[in-house]
Amino acid sequence: MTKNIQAVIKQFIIEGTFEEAIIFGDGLINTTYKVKTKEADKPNYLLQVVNHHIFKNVPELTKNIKRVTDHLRAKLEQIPGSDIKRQVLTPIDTVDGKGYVKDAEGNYWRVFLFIENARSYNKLSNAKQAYVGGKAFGQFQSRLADLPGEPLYPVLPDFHNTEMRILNFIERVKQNPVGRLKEVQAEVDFLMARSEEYKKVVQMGREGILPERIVHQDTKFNNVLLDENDEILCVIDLDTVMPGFVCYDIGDAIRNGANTGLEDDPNLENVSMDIDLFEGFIKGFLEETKSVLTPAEVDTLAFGAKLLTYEQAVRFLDDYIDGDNYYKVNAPDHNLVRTRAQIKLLQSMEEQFEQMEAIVKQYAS
Ligand code: ADP
Ligand code: GN1
Ligand code: MG
Repeated sequence: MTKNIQAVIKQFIIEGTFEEAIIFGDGLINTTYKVKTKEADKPNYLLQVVNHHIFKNVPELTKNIKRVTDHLRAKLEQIPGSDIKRQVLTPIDTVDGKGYVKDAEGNYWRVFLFIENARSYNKLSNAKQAYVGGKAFGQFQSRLADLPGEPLYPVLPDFHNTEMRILNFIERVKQNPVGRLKEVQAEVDFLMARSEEYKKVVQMGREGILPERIVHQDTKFNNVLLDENDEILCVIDLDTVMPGFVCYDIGDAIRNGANTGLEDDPNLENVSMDIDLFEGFIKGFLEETKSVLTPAEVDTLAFGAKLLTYEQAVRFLDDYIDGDNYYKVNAPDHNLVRTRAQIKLLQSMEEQFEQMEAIVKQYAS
C-alpha cells in the first residue's frame, strides 16, 4: 500500500519528501491517511481515497470543494489575523491540474494540507463545545451565502430528501434482500408509524415555504476542527456541501453532538438528548444566522433535530436490511446497533420537544 501511496502522492504538487502514511480519523465513508514529510519545515498532508461508490462524480465534487474553499479563503483574507492555512481546507492540486488522481484500480485520491494542532472530537464534553459547534456551522453557512456563479453541483442528489429515503426504505423492506427483516420488524414499525410526519420539510420546500441555501449536510462534531482552546478552527468534510435546507445542518449537529451516548452505543441507557448541549448548539448557530433566517426556517430548527435523527435511523436500518453496503461496519449487527441508538435518541427528543421549541424561540428573538 505504501508503494501505491507514494506513487499517488508524486502526482500532487506537494512540498517536502514523503516519509510515511498513517491511517487517520473515524469517518464512515472515505478512507483517510495522514502523510508525514521528512523535513520539519515542510507541511504534512491529509490524503483521502474518495468513496466513489457513493460520490460518483469525483471531477464535479472536486470543483465544488475548490469553489467553496476559494470563497471561504477570500472571506478570511478580509479578516485581520486569520490563520488561512488552518481556518479553511486547502486542496492540493495535481501536476495535471485535475485536483484528483484516479489509480489503476479505479480509486480516486485527493490531498489537503494537514491542519496541525487541531482537535476533532467524536463526543462533546460540555455546552461550550456545543456552542462552538453550532457557531462553526452557522458561520460556514453565512460565509457561503454569497458564493458567486451557478449552483453547486448536486453531488448526492436527494441526500436529505427524507420523503425519498422513506420510499426507498419501503422498497428495501419489501425486497428483504438478505433475509434480515424478521429481526427488525419492531424497528421498521416504529419508523413507519412516523413516516408522514417526517416528510414535512421536503414538502415545505416544494411548496416554496422554505428557501434552499448552501448548507454542509454532514455536520457531525468531528467535522469541525477546534484549536488548542476549543475555539472554531475549520469546518471540514466538504463532500456534501450542496443546496439544501437550514434545518439539516443544525439538526444533524444536534443529532450527533447532543447525544449523551454514542452514535452506535450498544447500551441504550446511555443514549438521550442532553438539553444543555441542545441549547449550546442553538445559541451558537442562531448567533450566526438569525439575521437572515425566515420565520418559517426558524420554525424548523428544533424539528430538524428530530428529522435528522429519524432519517439517520432509516438510513442505518436500510443499510442493515440491505446487508451493509453503505456504511463501514465493525460487526455484522453494527448497523442495527446504530439504528436502535438513533431510535432511542429520537424518543428522548420527542419527550423534550416542547422545551426544545422554547429554547429556539428564546435565541431567535
Ligand atoms: P469522512 O468523510 O470519512 O468523515 P473527513 O474528511 O471527515 O472524512 O476526515 C476524517 C477525519 O480526519 C476528520 O474527522 C478529522 O479528524 C481528520 N481531518 C480531515 N481533514 C483534515 C485536515 N485537513 N487536517 C487535519 N485533520 C483532518
Ligand atoms: C457519514 O462521512 P462521515 O462519517 O462524516 C455520512 C453521514 C452520516 C454519518 C453517520 C456522505 O458521515 O451522512 O450522518 O456517516 N456521510 C455520507 O455517522 O453519507
Ligand atoms: Mg467526517
